[in-house]
Amino acid sequence: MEKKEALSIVKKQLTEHRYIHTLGVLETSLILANQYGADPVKAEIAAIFHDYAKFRPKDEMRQIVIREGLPGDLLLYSNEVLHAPVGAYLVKEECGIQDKEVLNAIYYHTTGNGNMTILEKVIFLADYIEPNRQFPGVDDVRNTAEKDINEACLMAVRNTIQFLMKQNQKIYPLTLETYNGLIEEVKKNK
Ligand code: DGI
Ligand code: FE
Ligand code: FE
Repeated sequence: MEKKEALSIVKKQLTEHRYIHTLGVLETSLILANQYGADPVKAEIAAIFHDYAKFRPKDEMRQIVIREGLPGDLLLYSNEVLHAPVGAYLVKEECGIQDKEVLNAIYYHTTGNGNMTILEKVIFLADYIEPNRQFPGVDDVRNTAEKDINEACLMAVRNTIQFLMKQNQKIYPLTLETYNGLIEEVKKNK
């Protein structure tokens, strides 16, 4: 799909603010893909569509999890974890995106997973550090992203876990697997 067409499809699904965020993820993911050797065409499509389901009604997302046999434990956590796996399903069904690597990068963009591909890391990290993001610690992650993508992803998931714990929220198991997997990878590369 052409970039222009993809952007016009996604724009209709998002608020102005979330669309600007998506443009930031697009820009950052292309820089990271180029630096760390991910496929830039796949990065572009995954970035554009990553938050496709962000504004779907919660009930619709929960129904899709049940109807399509997505992991049932998704329903036991914050509704925030739903838009990534449900988004991967919807962009396949509604937009004809078939590429499994792209769909996985969308599926795992919120939680990550224990053994991430370079494309999954690029989208996960770009979502966290794109230029419109502003929160404590983000500049440290941005600086680290220029040197070591694993270390930067580890900082991002660690911050997210700490943030969720401070808010007394549950941590989805995949988020913990991401943390554990990246700890291993960072150690191995030292
Ligand atoms: O969709 P974005 O806002 O661009 O970013 P995102 O897809 O990373 O979603 C961030 C939200 O997801 C934020 O409110 C924290 C929440 N979240 C991420 N991982 C987990 C989580 N919430 C729970 N309960 N458990 C998680 O593991
Ligand atoms: Fe998201
Ligand atoms: Fe996002």
